Amino acid sequence: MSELTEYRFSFGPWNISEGADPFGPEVRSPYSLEEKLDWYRPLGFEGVQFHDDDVVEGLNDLEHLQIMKRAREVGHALRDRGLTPEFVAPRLWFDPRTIDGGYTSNDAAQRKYALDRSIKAVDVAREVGTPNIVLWLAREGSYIRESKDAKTAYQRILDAVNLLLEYDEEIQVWIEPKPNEPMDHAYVPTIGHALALAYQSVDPARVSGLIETAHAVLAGLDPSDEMAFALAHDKLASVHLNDQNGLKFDQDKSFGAANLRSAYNQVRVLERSGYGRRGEFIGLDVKAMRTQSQESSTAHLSNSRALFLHLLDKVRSADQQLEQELIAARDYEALEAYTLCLLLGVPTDASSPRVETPATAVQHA
Ligand code: GLO
Ligand code: MG
Repeated sequence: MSELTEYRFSFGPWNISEGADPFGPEVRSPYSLEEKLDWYRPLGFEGVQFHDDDVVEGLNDLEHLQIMKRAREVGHALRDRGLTPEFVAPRLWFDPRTIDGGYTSNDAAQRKYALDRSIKAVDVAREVGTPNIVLWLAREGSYIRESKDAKTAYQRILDAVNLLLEYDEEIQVWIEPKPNEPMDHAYVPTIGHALALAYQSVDPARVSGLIETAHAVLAGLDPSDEMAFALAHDKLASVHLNDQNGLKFDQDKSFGAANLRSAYNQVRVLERSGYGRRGEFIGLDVKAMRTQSQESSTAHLSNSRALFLHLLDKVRSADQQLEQELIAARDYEALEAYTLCLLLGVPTDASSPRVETPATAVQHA
């Protein structure tokens, strides 16, 4: 095995989208799942992330055997193309029975629907060929605090995780925290909350986290520190790299598009901690701009992947000994100047890094 990690990349079919937003309809025509799968290898991707109904469309209206048949077909379609299913996530936010939440709905019949649907997602995952279940807890939260008992809600989420772990002893549950949207406040807003749940579950070794850049930013936290926290617990199962321009709706911008230095630090923490050496994917959860044409509606994926690889070159070429010397001397101005010059690709004096004035600058007398 080579010394350097060879990163594998993944995304979900929803990342090739038609451009609808809350204020306007689709602006591009849809591709079928099989057409989307054809894009993966040419774009440099090997892993496919799924919602249960990305695998089996309309699964609520199908019998078990029909669901399994379609899941098997998709498994074959993946293998034919040399692709790996990374995970399956139950989509618990679209059905009318999840209007008030899934596991935390105030209505017992609707909570049961959410659990049954999650079990179906496990069956789909196993049939398509992955033991990994992602829980993005979209509507597990509240619009107003008085509407739900938050303590009971946490218990219900834990009960749901335990039910899945007990239903199939080989699955892994990866919790993807997000602080808001669609809810005003979500019950599992950060990786700290997700890992607390993991440790409380019936099998902590099988519960870990998936961190999305934009979600950490929306929580007012630093994505690379969030990743480091999960890595310190050996519980970073996957990532959703993207970007986010401040506190607004979840933008899912291309990786590095809003904050290149933050993107560098995410790559740095992943690379330096050995993430990916056990086959963990670099997942991208990025959205094409609504203004993109049909023909260029996958550019955000190849751009994000390429940007990761450029930043990886930067991380690998950074002078770690110099970094250590500057840390020992507590000269963080020099460390910052070194980092900025590295990112800009401009030379700096290694004995005393500083940002030099460009030769082209107008010199005032
Ligand atoms: C939304 C989430 C969403 C999940 C996906 C997989 O904000 O990022 O895209 O990643 O549903 O569970
Ligand atoms: Mg995501």
